[in-house]
Amino acid sequence: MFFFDFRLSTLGTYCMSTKIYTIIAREILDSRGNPTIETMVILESGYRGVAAVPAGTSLGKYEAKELRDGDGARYYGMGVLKAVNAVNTTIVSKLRGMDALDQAGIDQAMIVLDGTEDKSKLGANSILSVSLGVAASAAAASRIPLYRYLNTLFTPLVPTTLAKIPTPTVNVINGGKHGAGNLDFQEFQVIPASNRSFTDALRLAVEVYQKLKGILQYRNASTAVGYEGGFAPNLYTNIDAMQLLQEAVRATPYRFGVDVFFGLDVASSHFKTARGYQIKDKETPMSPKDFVTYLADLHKNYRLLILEDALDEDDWEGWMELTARFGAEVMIVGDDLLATNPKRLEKAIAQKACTTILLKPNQIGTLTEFFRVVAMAKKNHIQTIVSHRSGETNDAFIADLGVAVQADYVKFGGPTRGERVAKYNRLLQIEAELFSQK
Ligand code: 2PG
Ligand code: MG
Repeated sequence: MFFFDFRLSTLGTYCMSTKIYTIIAREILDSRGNPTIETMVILESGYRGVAAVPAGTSLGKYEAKELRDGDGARYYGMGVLKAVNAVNTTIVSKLRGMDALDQAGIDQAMIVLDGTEDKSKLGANSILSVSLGVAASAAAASRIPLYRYLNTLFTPLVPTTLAKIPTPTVNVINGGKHGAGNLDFQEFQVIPASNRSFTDALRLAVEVYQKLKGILQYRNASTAVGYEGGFAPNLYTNIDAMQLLQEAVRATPYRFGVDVFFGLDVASSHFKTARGYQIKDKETPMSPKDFVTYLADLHKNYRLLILEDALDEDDWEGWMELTARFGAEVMIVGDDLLATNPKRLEKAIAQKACTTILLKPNQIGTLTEFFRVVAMAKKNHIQTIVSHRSGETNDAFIADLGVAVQADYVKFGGPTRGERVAKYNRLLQIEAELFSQK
């Protein structure tokens, strides 16, 4: 969101400078009712950019750290006034007068200012809000759409033309920490074939979603939605959910395995205990080997296109085995495993531990570092999925970002809840802008 505000002409003589005049952060709410940070970057010319950062629920161990107040008297400790204060004092003092077009320089200045490996001093949330806000203000001042501006930042790393809109992976059933608490797996996804336009792909996924709703209603299952806008039904086993998905596709004209595929974010670190992988479908916990066999059966029956975080984020051996066995036919996606972190991606490439990376800006904390990780992935033939978080706002920056780096896929949740739909609608807009016949 950005515009030129004529009231700011009181700043002094009108100029086109892209130097940072000021930065103002505020505490707002995310889609889970938790505080998050929104930051406005105002340039000397009066152009401005606003960005709000998301937050995860199923956090990976290796993510950059967000700064929360921990003050039990406010929002039960979830407030972000410390992060807001870091922007409004320490960060703005350092960045005032810097050129918003110098994204790498600004991000580097914040990295140095923070001085920690995981951004825990100033907070990845405060740093990222400024990083994104700077880019939004620079796009506004350049008077080009955000996705095009971001593409100019990324293209020196990997030459990238704006040739397509990424294919959506649509999360139609929410389980794990995002759902009603009874399904172990976190996301059950519907994935349209990637030869469709984005507009058609979204329609397909939504039509499957609506059929699924009817099937859940018919079975007297709940059609309330979870954190990410997919249904959070009171089903018992993960297999029940897979079967209903299959039924939903059969009720549409779309062909399973041709027009539409399934994916899972297993988010397995969250049900792995010291005794093994414990899911409701089985009475006893499974060893990593048994769990891989269980997933192999699942793939045999439901032909998975995407398998995200199937194993624990520290189980490198297991990941290598999974990739060796299924990497040719299933996208083996590292989310918590990689945490959008260049060192972890480097290790995964060397060990052939996955085939695909889930990319979340707030796992690493600045736009520049994010672009470098995407570039490393692309140069090493690792497929890319640009992803939201479960705690989101209506900010659609991530949609422009997915297009700018030409990700293979985007992961923006289900097709309901305003904060999810905002991203899908932005992609519809961009597709029309880039590709509609005039
Ligand atoms: C995930 C994400 C986004 P969270 O695990 O992939 O769907 O969840 O934001 O809760 O970490
Ligand atoms: Mg995940």
